[in-house]
Amino acid sequence: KVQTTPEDVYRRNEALSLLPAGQLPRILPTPAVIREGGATVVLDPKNGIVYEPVFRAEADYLSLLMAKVFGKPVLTAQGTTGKAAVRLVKDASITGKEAYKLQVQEDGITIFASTNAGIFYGIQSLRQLLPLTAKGTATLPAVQVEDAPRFAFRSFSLDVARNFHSKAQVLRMLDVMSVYKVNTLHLHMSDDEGWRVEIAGLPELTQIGGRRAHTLDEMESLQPAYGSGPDAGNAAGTGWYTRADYIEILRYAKARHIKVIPEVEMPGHGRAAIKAMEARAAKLAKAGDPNANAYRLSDPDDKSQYRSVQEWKDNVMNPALPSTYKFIEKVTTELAAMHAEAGAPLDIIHMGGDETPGGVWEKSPACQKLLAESAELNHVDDLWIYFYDKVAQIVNKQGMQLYGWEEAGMRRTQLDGNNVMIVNPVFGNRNFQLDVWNNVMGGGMEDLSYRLANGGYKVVLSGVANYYFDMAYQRDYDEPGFYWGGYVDLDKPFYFIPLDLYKNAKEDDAGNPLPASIFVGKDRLTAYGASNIVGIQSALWSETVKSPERLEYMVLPKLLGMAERAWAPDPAWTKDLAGYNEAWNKFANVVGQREIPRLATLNGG
Ligand code: TNX
Repeated sequence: KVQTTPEDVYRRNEALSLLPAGQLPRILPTPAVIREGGATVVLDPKNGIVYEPVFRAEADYLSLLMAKVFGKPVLTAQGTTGKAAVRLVKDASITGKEAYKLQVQEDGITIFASTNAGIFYGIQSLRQLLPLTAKGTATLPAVQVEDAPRFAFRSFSLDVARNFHSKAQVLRMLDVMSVYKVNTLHLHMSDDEGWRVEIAGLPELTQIGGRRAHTLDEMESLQPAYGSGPDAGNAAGTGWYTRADYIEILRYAKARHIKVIPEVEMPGHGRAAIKAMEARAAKLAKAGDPNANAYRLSDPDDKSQYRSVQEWKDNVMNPALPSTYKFIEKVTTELAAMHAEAGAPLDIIHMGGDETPGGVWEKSPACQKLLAESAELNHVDDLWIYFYDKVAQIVNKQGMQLYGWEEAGMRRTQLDGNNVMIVNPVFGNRNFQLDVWNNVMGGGMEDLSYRLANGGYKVVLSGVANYYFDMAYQRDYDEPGFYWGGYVDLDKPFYFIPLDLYKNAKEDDAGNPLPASIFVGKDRLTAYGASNIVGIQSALWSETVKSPERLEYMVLPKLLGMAERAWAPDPAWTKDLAGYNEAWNKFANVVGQREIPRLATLNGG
């Protein structure tokens, strides 16, 4: 294997050794506390599941899981006493929202929690103690588990915009996520290449925006963007979730204690929506409708010239048009309505913000007029704050927390074209949450997540170098994927050290200097900043992902490394390379020996 970065040399490729099955970690992600004494317990599914009434849904879920293992139905009964293979018990003394206790002992198997989510995670832990299939009864190790997650926010972000991914595939990913206690699905539902969810009253969004190339002319003239450009032959380029599909996804996720956060990309990466709304305006104008431009996102007279990272020149919404905000309000209202219908209230929404190119809005008459009339807005750069302030007001009014990419909390300065943090109490006071992706090693931004957290933003650690699953596994021409943020194999999400990157900034415990390129960031995390770091997110961007097989190849098993880091307690090995190697060896073994076989058989549940 080829070493890829200095960090690789430091961390990886200590020889792995095969562990005997009995030495594998029992539960993944690693629980906060697990005790075992070597005894075993026999589980007889004939004894059924006994549950307290509030845990009925979880009992049914467990019954289905056990039926798959034992090949026959497993009965459930309400109650607290009597014979049982597994008991689900309410325990108000367990206070964490996702916390649970699992006892596997001589007199029975019991899961205790005060919440449904806690019971659900106890079930997932129990599942890992069971064999994949068993005849008659199963023998489990006797264990005492007391568990709760390290981070409340454990997320997988899936780009269904660049290439569409079907509802069935999303449901399958929700099943995988639930095994590893990943509790958030961030759906990147719109981008330059596509708009992927039906919005009542704006049919053009899907009928025009949900197709890869929005017109035939465009197909011929547009530049492909890193493999994601117009491609008439690629079926994945066209597709969207109907209202009913989206509601079904939400319900399926809710049953698995997973929150779905929709993302509406703006103001950049907005081409599909912009083109759809231009087509709507043209159609309505032709029919003489005086409100033809009601939802328009672009200024028809804008002569600004720019190129986005992916080479688009017309993909940024205009912040000076009232119709832009009408569009945002309409879309968020319709999304909220679908969430309400699914019983999964929309209390946080992702409103994009990444990669808006320099040069935008400069020659838009609408923007120039706004700047001329406003006392506070002096420069086109100020429109960024103006825009996100209005977006915040729209979503906050609907009871939603605002969430975005890191750039949403920063702005491009006219001086040097760099992004600087907006120290703006307007956003901070509203609990603005940001995905911080820029930890590309050696780029000088490694401390960005800390700076933003210290500055009052809620921060989700989403570093490219560790958590972008569209990065190829290895430097090898046969490996698919990008590599602009390095190579992301299973070890990268595993060895990321949240909240600790700068603790040992100069040398390791043996006094060996660490490669300087890792530590070019300057700012350390304050205690206040640490309290603002809510969790970890992994992301699969889908420019290069055109099939379900490719999707699963890129995500699995990397997702397990992310789940481990987001749920497991702060690992002791962060100061000790030998400890790290042992932990990594165990992790690689359990993934390879037990979890990959599970994933291969996982099907509907
Ligand atoms: C960057 S980092 C993007 C996406 C691309 C991805 C490809 C960020 C928020 N945006 O638009 O799909 O790189 O790796």
